[in-house]
Amino acid sequence: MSKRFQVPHIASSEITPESVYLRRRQFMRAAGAAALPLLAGGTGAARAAQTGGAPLDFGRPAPDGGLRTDEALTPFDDVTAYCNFYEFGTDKGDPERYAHEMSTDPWSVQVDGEVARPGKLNLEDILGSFDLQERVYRLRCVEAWSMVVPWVGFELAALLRRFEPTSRARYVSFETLYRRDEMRGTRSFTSTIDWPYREGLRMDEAMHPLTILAVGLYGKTLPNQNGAPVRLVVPWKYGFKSIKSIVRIRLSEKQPYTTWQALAPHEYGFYANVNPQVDHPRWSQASERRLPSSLFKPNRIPTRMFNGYAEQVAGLYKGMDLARNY
Ligand SMILES: Nc1nc2c(c(=O)[nH]1)N[C@H]1C(S)=C(S)[C@@H](COP(=O)(O)O)O[C@H]1N2
Ligand SMILES: [Mo]
Repeated sequence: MSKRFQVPHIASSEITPESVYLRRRQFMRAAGAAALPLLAGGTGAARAAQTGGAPLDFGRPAPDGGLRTDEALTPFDDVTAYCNFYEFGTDKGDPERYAHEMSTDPWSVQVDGEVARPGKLNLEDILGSFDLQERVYRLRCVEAWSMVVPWVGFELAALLRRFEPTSRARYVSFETLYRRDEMRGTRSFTSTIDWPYREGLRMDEAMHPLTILAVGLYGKTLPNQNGAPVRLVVPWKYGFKSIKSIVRIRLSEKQPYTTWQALAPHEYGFYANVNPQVDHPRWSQASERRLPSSLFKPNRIPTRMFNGYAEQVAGLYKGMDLARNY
C-alpha cells in the first residue's frame, strides 16, 4: 500500500513505549517508511506532573483559539479510572476494570453514506495519514463533573474530506464497536440501551477545527476505557456526544438516531451543547465538579457557556433557540 509520508522529528523525551507502539501501528502496512511526528508541540507529557490543585482561571479566554488551556490537567489516574463507557458497566470504575476484555487489534472504521468515495480505513491507515497533535481540552459530562485532558488526535474534518462528502451531507453519525462477548455491560439485563452506542453531529460541527478524533492521551496510546483505539472529542458539548471506540462513520441528509436522545429525549437533546442556563430535568448545569474532587475538596466551579469555547463555536448556533435545541 503506497502512502505519502512526512519526515519525522520526535524528541527523545517523547519516545515512550506507547509512542513506539503508536508508530509501529502506523508503519505496519507502510513499508520503507521512516518515523512520523507523534506530537506537534506536546506539552501534556511535560505537564503530567502538574496535578490538580493549581488555581483555576476563568477571566481569560483560552489561549490558542481553544486548542489548549492552561488550567491544571486532571491527573492521568483520574482520567483513566473515572469513566463512562456503558458497554462495560455503569459504575465509574467498570470501564477501567473490564475494558481490557475488548480487542482493538485489528481495527477498522467504515465511512459511507453521502460521500463520493465510501470505504474502510484500517487503524494503521488512520495513524499514517493524519498528523497527530496534542489538544488540551475541558471535558464536561452532563452529570456535572469535568476534567482537563491532554488528548492526542487529529481533526475529524481531515478524515471526512478524504471521503469527499456530497452536497447532500448535512449530518454525520458514529457507531461504537458492539461485541457482546467482549463487552459485559451490553450483556446486562438492566441495560436499556439499544446497542451499538450511536452519536451524531451536524456537518458544520463535525468540520469545526475543535472537533477531533483522539487516538491517545497524555502522550500515550488511548487506554481502552477511554475509547481505544479511536474516539470522538467535541469539547463544547456534553461528554456523551464524544463517542468511544468508533467502527463506523456515516454521512446523511437527515438528522441521525442518537443513543441518549432515543432513550430520554426530554433529558438529552441532539445538540447537547454545554449550557449553564439550561438545566437537566434532574440536576442543575450551573456548576460542575472539576476532577479530582472529594468530599473535603469538592472543587466546584461555575460552568461556562459552550464549556468555555463560545468564542470559537457560538457562531454555529446563531439564531437558534438553545433552550429548545438543547
Ligand atoms: N461508546 C460509548 N461512548 C461514550 C460513552 C459510553 O457509555 N459509550 N459515554 C460517554 C460519556 S457520558 C462521557 S462523559 C464520555 C466520558 O469519556 P471518558 O471516560 O474518556 O472521560 O464518554 C462518552 N462516550
Ligand atoms: Mo457523560
